[in-house]
Amino acid sequence: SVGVDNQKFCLQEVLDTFKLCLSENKEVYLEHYVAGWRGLVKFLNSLGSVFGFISKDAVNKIQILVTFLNGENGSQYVTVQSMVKYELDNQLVDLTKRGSYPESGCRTLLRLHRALRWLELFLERLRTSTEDSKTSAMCSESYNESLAQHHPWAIRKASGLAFCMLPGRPAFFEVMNVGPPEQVVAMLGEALPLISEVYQITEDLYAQHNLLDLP
Ligand code: 1PX
Repeated sequence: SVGVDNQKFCLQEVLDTFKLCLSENKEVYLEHYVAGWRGLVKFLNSLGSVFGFISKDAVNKIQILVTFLNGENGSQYVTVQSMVKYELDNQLVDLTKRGSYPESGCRTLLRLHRALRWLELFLERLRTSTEDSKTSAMCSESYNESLAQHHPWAIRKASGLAFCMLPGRPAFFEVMNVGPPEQVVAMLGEALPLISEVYQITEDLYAQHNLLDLP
């Protein structure tokens, strides 16, 4: 059968799903947010098994959110805004220390949200990189400026080792399957403002409700 899974991976399609994330009144649809992450994980898996520990954690978090979306209160999880309101109104979030709700939608999404900041920084570096730029350096710089601040030493160490296994820029662009480098740069230039907007809206929402440090 000819399903989407049989088609060659194309990063453009993945980044396009982030376009679908924003509703008219600038709410973030959880379904598309999660779909965007699914696509990114697929891309990560195609880079090799050394990234398995990273994609495993991402898949786990995606699955937690999908379970809420498909659960009996799924209608409360349509947007990130409605999720936050629902979980806070019903005291379904551990706010200061891990307790009865270690896997709330709010804390789970926060982990992906922080990773989205990494993605934003990394894609911006890729976009402005030159032929001899090192993907591993761009990746670890982006990581150190974002996610690393939330990770313990062992995870930072393991991540650093994994980054060293990233293919060089030409091979990396090849796997993205977007076309020649100029086209990759153009595609990133279009995708980045959307990713930034989704990030910023979520960041403001979480800041407003004091949720940026959820355990
Ligand atoms: C063109 C570029 C596309 C690249 C796509 C790559 C997609 C990467 C997906 C990464 C998702 C990572 C989610 C991590 C969430 C997290 O921070 N989890 C930690 C905290 O969770 P907890 O439940 O314990 O509070 C958790 O401890 C993490 C464990 C695994 C290590 C995470 C390392 C993240 C590195 C992100 C950079 C990915 C490098 C990809 C290279 C292209």
